[in-house]
Amino acid sequence: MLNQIENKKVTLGQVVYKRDDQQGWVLARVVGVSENYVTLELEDGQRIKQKSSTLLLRSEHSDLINVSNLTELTPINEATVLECLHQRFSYNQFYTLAGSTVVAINPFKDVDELYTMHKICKYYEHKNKEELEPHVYLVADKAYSCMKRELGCVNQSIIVSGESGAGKTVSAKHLLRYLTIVSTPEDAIDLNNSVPASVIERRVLDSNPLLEAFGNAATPRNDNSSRFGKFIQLQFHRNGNILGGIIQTYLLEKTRVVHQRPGENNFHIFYQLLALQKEPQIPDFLGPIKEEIQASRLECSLISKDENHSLLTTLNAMSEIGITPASQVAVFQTLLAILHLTTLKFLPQRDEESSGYSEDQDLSPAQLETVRAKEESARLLGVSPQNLHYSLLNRSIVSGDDSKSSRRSVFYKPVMVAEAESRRDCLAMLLYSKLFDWLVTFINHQIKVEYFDHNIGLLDIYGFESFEENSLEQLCINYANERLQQHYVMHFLHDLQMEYESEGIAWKCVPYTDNKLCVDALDGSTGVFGVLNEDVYLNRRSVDHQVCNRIIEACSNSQLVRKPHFGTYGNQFLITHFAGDVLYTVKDAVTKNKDNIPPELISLLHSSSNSFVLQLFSDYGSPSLETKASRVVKSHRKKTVLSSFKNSLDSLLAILSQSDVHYVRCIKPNTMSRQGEFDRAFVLQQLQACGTIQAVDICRRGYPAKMTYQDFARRYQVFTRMKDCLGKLFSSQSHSKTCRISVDFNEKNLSTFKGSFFLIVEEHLSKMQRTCSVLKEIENHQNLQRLC
Ligand code: AD9
Ligand code: MG
Repeated sequence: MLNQIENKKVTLGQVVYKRDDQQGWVLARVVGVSENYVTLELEDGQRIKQKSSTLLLRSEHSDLINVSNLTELTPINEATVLECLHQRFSYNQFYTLAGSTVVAINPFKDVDELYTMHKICKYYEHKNKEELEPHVYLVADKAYSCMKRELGCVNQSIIVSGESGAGKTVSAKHLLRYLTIVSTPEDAIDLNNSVPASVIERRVLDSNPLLEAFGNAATPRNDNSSRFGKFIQLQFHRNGNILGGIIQTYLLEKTRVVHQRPGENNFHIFYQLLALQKEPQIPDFLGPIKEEIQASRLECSLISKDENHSLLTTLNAMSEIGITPASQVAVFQTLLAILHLTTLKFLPQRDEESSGYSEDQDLSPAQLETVRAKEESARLLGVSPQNLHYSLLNRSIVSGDDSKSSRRSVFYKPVMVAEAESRRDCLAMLLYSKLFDWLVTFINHQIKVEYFDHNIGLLDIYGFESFEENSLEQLCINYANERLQQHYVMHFLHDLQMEYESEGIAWKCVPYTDNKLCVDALDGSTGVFGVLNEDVYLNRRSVDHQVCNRIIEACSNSQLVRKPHFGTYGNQFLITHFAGDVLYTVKDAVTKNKDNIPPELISLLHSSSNSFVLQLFSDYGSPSLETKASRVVKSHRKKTVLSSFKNSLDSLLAILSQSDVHYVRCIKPNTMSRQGEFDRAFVLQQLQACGTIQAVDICRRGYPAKMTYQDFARRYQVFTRMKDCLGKLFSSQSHSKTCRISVDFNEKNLSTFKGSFFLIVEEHLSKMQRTCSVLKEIENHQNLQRLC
């Protein structure tokens, strides 16, 4: 633990921090010191004995509200960081810097005054950004100015992280708005106009509500929870003007279309679709859809907290981004068809002889109970009702060797209720995920450009989740968060310290928690993914408790994956993630991981007379050839959901590691999403999990600047001629960061000149918002002089 107190340092009467389950850390007065223990008096007068090593020093600052960068804290430890964030939160200071990272605490209330055009201009135009209050705009501004400076790695990325409901999506929206506004080609920013100036800026911003309508849903943790990961790369000309953008999405949680846990919702767009029938302000071309919904007597019960969840915003964004009226109608028709599909019900076939149900109903073929919904969905999808009926209730079996024999025969076998239901769900999920893909492709088509110089990537993924029941979806979401945390640990906590060491800088390593073990236990070849994938590859008939046992066995070397102590039904396993323990169930995990699409369903959709539906499935081969469709599906079989997801994250991390990365750490102040409430223990848990305190310590003790000799000399040689003035400047500086650097230089017996030189450089670097690590090379004065 950082800043543990040594026994000899504790003095009578001293006020220190003591760990507390409810409050994180609380203040206590030392009233007794013995060889092994100190006696503490708590606020309520209670006296307790504690080892001094469990205590932390309190902050030396009398006024923590004004500590806008946690690196300014003395000392830096869990308690002082927590106290500082708490005090600032109480005074509506929701942003605080942690070195160069912005810690953003979710206010859970409207703070529109923080995001006005005037604020954007202020952050953009202000010469010395260090004088400004911390804000997400600072991160955006830094990324933008780093990109514009043609030094080193010019592509930039901003990773917005935090658990579900912490405020990632809202922060990402503010970052996006800032970046698009300041980079719009028009020279002047119109302060009195909140409507974006250029078409491209409007389109990029409109992609947000559109993707949220289709990809977000209410969960117990967040009413507007992202159910997909999003990485938008804004494309820029070298002069800094925005040219376009490209969006990459990650694993949409499509199971939500057919199944929502108690207290959860379907995707917002379905509620918006239903709200269409009551909304008076919709465009004329959507009139027929409105009538269609009213006439269709849909039998689904979608109850939303906010029925009209920004329907008009979605419609406006659709038009703004260029989706034609005909396509908008087609989109809503497809959504309506999906809703009808989800209402289809099946029963076991009646036994004809006894005119009752068969004795063993589980073995009876299924029959469809809801004829009207079938006909409605078939009509909307442009397929024949008979064909839809047959495809849902029959499975094809191909005899003969698919690859060698030209005389293959295809038989159809009636399926039972469970399989009919899973075929229905599969069709609904397939249609929805294809619709989502279509939307992303369309948006990209409208916003991306072929030629650009640099980009800034903005990553907003689903946050860490732990529900009562967690399945493959949570496994993927939490795995993505583990990978990002690993990136942070490697990039920020590990590499930086290694770099100091390799450059021979005297550096006392800051210990940190590495989550590599958890990542390996998840995606290693013998880890959780390995077991779940193996069942798919071997086409095993999976029995839940056996799969569970295999997972626990495979990860027996890792303490992080294990059998839970209680409440287990033999199909659950527990993983200790960096952000907490999560109990997973393997129920349906293999089926979900397989994501098998029956070829009959593809053939069905290929037979559609609806050009929009055909367009959605155009990448599934020729419409009429069933054999081709089934072949394509088969070739997809070896790719499991987990393996594809891992691959897509690998590519994402490769992009991130080739760019300068900036971080926004979002913190949820309480579990109930209440404004004004700061749950100290809950906040502390998030700070501990993501390594914020260690990062602050490294930033404080580390070197803030790094450049090559050549770049340094090129940029700063002018100062070498000002040699005489520098000494004076050096002695008059009191800024803590520069002071620390100069102390470092003095310690190494460097001349005043060099210290001052550094100081000016440092000042300049910070003006240019260059986050950096080491300026070790400057220590070699001779080398520098040679270059200058
Ligand atoms: V999830 O991982 O997608 O489930 P996020 O994205 O971290 O989650 P989100 O940005 O959606 O959370 O924020 C949750 C809610 O907090 C929002 O709907 C707002 O009501 C609230 N919020 C978040 N940030 C702000 C803010 N800067 N100002 C005001 C905010 N409210
Ligand atoms: Mg989100």
